[in-house]
Amino acid sequence: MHTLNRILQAGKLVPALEQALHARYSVHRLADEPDPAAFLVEHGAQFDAVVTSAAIGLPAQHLAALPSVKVISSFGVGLDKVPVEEAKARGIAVGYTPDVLNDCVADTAFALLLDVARRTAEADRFVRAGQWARLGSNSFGLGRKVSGARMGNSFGLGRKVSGARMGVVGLGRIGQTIARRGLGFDMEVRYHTRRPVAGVPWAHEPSLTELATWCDFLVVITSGVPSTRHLINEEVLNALGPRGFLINVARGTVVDEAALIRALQDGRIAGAGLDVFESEPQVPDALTGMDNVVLLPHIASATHETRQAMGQRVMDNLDAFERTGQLISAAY
Ligand code: A2R
Repeated sequence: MHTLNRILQAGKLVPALEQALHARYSVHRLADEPDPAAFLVEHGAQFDAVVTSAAIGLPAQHLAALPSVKVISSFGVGLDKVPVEEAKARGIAVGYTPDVLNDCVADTAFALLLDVARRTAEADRFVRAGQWARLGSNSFGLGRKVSGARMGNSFGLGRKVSGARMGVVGLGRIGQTIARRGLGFDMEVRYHTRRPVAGVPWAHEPSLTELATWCDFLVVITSGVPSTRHLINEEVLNALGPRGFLINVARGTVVDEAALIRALQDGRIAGAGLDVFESEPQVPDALTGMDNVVLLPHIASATHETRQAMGQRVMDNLDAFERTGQLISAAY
């Protein structure tokens, strides 16, 4: 038995989780403190668990001020803001919420892919602006150059998704779910990881540049760790080429955003669908001004059903730790 007497809540949580947590445990919200660091110096020793999220994480210096913590339970699959190595060194268990969000992140990857190729958000803006009504119905779909430039007032054409080639960068839990979605669209799928994945039907491409050259859609879903920083760089974008689209549902750090903006401005790639950004929630003006990009505010897992399941896993991890000393989903 590892009774958890006092829990530190590192930041804002979804309301259902916050409610369940406070109903079950004695919880203190760090965000209510005007000076969190000073609070931890004085009171840090009373907490034996931390609940946080992938978005908020936990600064390593905060963990250092929590000498009695035995477990961290984080909401989300990304661990880039959670001090896993420091926790491991101290024998602190780290729980997170993988798997339960695979479907929704994969769905979002396809929402972005379909949107940027078929130009649905752009077409919606076109209708709302009254441009379709001003044209009359005859000219819809006529007169657009393949490059995407509008001719006259017609809305023009998109790119076909069904049967296209999809390159998946990262074939973990979510990457495999995305690759399976490709089957439903009769897509040809290949993937790039550092090590080939056993037992999957898709071809492994050891060279990321080769994968980018081959595919129409390059979908990025690696973890956001130091080794994946700027994995998608100028060379990869050039290989993707003027008919290739980039989709990023991993972390903003995985794509060299400045290189991406230059590639889009020069027409060296066809477009991009992005759920994550290097300095989110800041999105560069250069991107918001472009019609061939689709921009989402990091909502890949944000459905009622999935957020509920993620909250439940946070609670289940704490519960399992109390009863058995083990987590259902352990980060290491
Ligand atoms: O390279 P491998 O064999 O470790 O494959 C992992 C791949 N990956 C990389 N691929 C290419 N170059 C790299 N430098 C590299 N580093 C990691 O990312 C593996 O196939 C994949 C990660 O899969 P999972 O750990 O199962 O993560 P999951 O649940 O699919 O989530 C991926 C990410 C999260 O970390 C969040 O940042 C985001 O999705 O929501």
